[in-house]
Amino acid sequence: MERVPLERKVLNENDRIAADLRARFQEAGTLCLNLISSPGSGKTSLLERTLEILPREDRVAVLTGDIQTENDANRLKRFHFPVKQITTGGTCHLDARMIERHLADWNIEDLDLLLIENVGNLVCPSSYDLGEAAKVVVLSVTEGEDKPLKYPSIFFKSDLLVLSKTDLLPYVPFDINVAADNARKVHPGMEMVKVSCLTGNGLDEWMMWLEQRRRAHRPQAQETVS
Ligand SMILES: Nc1nc2c(ncn2[C@@H]2O[C@H](COP(=O)(O)OP(=O)(O)OP(=O)(O)O)[C@@H](O)[C@H]2O)c(=O)[nH]1
Ligand SMILES: [Mg+2]
Repeated sequence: MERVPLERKVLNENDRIAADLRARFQEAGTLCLNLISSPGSGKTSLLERTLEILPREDRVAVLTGDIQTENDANRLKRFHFPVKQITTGGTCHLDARMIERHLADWNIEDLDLLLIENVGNLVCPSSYDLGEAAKVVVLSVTEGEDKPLKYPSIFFKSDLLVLSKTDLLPYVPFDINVAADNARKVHPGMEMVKVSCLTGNGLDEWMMWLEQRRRAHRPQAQETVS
């Protein structure tokens, strides 16, 4: 019997929905970012600071995932941008179907930026494409410099590493240069910003990265490039 090699990846259901979402985001000019970290690394805090800085008239929305509780959505709603909680009821990651369902009564054309906070977990979310333009991984200085080596997938797949809680550096044995080297071993050339949501240090760099991505994603910018 002749064997036919299958070289193309057969898309699973999640990949199919994610591809559809990505096409919709692309057409609408919506930049979608997927924020991933261990529980408690500071994803919601970073989003709180971000929403606080962004002009009220910006067309921004947030989907925030957790296994239980509406706590994160409640923290983020006070900035007057549209926010929805996705409660997974036990699942340790968001998937594309959850994003599609929670976007159903939002008009994507009305959004320039969609920020997704994934469930706190450094492993499972890395395997689920949500249709995002980029993943952003957050690593706090209390977690250990070796995490990029131990959990390489998410550091490899993320465009940006946010090293968070830098105000705690004087109190913990965490060498930020070693952490950065480890991240670059897994993902050469990886972009990084160092932030403290407590003091505000480094938030300007994060906002600059965000602005650059938003600018590059605008339909006009894409036309100029092509
Ligand atoms: N010292 C310090 N604490 C921070 C900073 N950012 C966040 N925290 C604290 O860290 C804890 C967790 O922060 P969250 O923003 O809830 O973290 P998270 O990643 O959203 O957590 P999950 O959604 O549960 O995964 C809170 O007590 C924050 O106040 C920071 O820059 N410095
Ligand atoms: Mg959170």
